[in-house]
Amino acid sequence: NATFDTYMRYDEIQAYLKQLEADYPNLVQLQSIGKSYEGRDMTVIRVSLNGGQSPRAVLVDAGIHAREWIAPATAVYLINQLVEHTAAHRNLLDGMDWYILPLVNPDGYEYSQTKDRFWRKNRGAPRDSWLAWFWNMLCERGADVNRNFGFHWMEAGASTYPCAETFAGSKAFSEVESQNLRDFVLAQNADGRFKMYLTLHSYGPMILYPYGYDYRVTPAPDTQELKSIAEEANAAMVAAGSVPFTVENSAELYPAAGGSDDWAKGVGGIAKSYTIELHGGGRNGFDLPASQIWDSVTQTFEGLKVFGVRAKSL
Ligand code: 0X9
Ligand code: ZN
Repeated sequence: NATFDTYMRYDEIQAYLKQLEADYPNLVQLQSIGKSYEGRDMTVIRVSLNGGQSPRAVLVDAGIHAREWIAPATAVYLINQLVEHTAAHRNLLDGMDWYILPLVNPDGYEYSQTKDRFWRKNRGAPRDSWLAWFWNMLCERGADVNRNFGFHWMEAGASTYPCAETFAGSKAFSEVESQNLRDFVLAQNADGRFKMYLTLHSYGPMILYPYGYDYRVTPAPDTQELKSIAEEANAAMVAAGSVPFTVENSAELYPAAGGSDDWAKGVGGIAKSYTIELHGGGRNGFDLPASQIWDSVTQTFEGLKVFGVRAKSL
């Protein structure tokens, strides 16, 4: 079962998804889009009333950054609502399929659960340079998966220093987690069926729209529409009791290239692409106390519903 009074571990999330597939075979299908470096499945759950044949689809992912635990919890709550409370949310499923990947970076997530609460990156492959021994002495392996996507890679806000929190990887798509997500989008969205991409992070609250790869990027032609959708989602979350989310261009927060959001819009063909920075809390902002999961996921869900409804008319 899904729990929202503690943060679920990778195995618990996997077990929940498998249980849903067994209990709701006509509504749910699981697909492993590949394995993480340490061999964990990256499982996408598809929620569809008609076996994935709807003219539109939305992609939601979470946990690209290991320590941002409220993000996978929010994705699991979304899954819970769409699958176990379908009748109440039929309008979200009518004519539209949902593809949800609650843990883009399962290795990092588990490492943040067991070894280092504030770990951000993935758990990378062994270093292959002749300096490997040197880097291995200095820091743990891993790259920032949200700096590794191949769109304006390494142009701003990222690092070639392997110990940096924002280490972009040795080249664009050097990391298996970003490769798997890329290949999934390219395969599934060849026909442009994916209308929206929501990537869940923490902490905000903020809703960021593309592009974020540099300062002074020419605004995307659909900037007004990107904003208006986000503002409407924000209003719904505020009405549900949330603190307001700041809606802004992601480069206004800070320019950072290689993000999955920019890639999804610029290359993946998903025009409405958002990074949602969920509620912060705890000592460090990333360690929102488990007692606050429920309020956060239920309030955020009101915003996700708005995104879903708007995606239906794109
Ligand atoms: O820095 C990031 O990757 C995101 N913030 S976080 O605190 N969750 O690490 C913001 C990403 C915004 N998108 C782009 N700059 N492309
Ligand atoms: Zn993040």
